[in-house]
Amino acid sequence: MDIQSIKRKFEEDGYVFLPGFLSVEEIGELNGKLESFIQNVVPGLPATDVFYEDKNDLSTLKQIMHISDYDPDFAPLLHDSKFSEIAEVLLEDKVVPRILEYFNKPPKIGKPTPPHQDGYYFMLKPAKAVTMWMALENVDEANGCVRYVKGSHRKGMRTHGRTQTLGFSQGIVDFGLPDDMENEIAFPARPGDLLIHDSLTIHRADGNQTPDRTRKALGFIYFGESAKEDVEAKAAYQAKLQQEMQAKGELIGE
Ligand SMILES: O=C(O)CCC(=O)C(=O)O
Repeated sequence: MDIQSIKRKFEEDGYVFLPGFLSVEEIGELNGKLESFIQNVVPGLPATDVFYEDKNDLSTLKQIMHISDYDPDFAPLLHDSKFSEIAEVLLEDKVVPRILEYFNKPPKIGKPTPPHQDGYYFMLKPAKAVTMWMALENVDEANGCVRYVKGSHRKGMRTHGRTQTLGFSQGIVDFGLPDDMENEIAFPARPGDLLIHDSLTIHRADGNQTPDRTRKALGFIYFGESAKEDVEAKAAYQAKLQQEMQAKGELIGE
């Protein structure tokens, strides 16, 4: 797809699917680097940046935040890359690369991703940001592929409330309206396929119901340079969230 068609599709639907964005070889190399990162770097990371489905079982790793801050080897993927180039076109702005993160849903216990809009977490005015989600292995309905509500980016921000899902603390409280159900589309993906969504696009994923498959992906977040972050509101929100997590003993090492 040429860049103008990508942009048109993104604006119309609130997301765009780019199969084979990275080659099988590139994904193989990336998976190797991630494995070594998980083995060597992750054990030393702060509990606020690494989440497990079961904090007493390291094989249940589900999310790693800020990967490129901890290993400069990953920075070129997020900064000045073919990912950031597309983000600039879609946002019609220079971009601020924010986060490279890792998502997994371990077999059997990988929980659903609650329906949400990323813009609710970002707290930007205007809500000018994109998220990219790239499959690192085969992903389908059984191990919890991403699902988008087509056109939802044009219908404003929905009400979010606290969820019980570590790493996705906020979810849409009234998700499941007829408009959500009629327009939801599942996106099975192969390694190297890329999904890009607007910060107002509603999305979610089921849990991993398979007995033996993981569900690994990378997430890239870009803010438009002209969007202003509500820094105080965000700091207050994060402090509150951390307090809640500590109180519930969700953070590893406690
Ligand atoms: O990996 C998932 O299940 C969801 C990821 C997500 O919500 C996102 O990339 O914005």
